[in-house]
Amino acid sequence: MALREIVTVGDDILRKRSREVAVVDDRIRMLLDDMEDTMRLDNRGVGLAAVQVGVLKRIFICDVGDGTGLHTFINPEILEKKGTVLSEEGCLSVPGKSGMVERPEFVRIRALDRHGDPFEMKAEGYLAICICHEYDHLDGILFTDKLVEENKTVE
Ligand code: GNR
Ligand code: NI
Repeated sequence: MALREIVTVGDDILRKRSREVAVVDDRIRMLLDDMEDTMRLDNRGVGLAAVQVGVLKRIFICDVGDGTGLHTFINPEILEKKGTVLSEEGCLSVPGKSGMVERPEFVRIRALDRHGDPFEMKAEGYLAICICHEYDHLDGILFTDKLVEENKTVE
């Protein structure tokens, strides 16, 4: 088990585009295990993207506590989005802030799992929100970029 340090705003790695994973090997699986430990034990988040531990790879994990457990996404593609919900978000990389963001209420996503095998899943509710929040990290986007108007002046 290993905890990794969470990168926070001010470090411009958070603004970079993460790169595709070429091969899902033991090194990637070790990174995934460290990300899970970091998310669960240290920081108690519901999701974490690799860039948040300083690794610019298109990888994220989510566990929103809905009983479906940990979901791992490598080289994810969002295939479909439906509906709109308002979501109150925070981010481990933006300590001390929260705010309302518009998200889809449903997503369909394709990715590779920790064995490098492709899968497709549908998600709604909090899991869909978390997937979109994490997916944004892969493109250097933070929830603070998307705050709905009335919250922009708060902080
Ligand atoms: O812990 C987190 N909570 C959260 C709440 C609402 C929507 C998204 C999230 S993800 C966040 C952890 C994090 O920063 N992941 O990138
Ligand atoms: Ni985040």
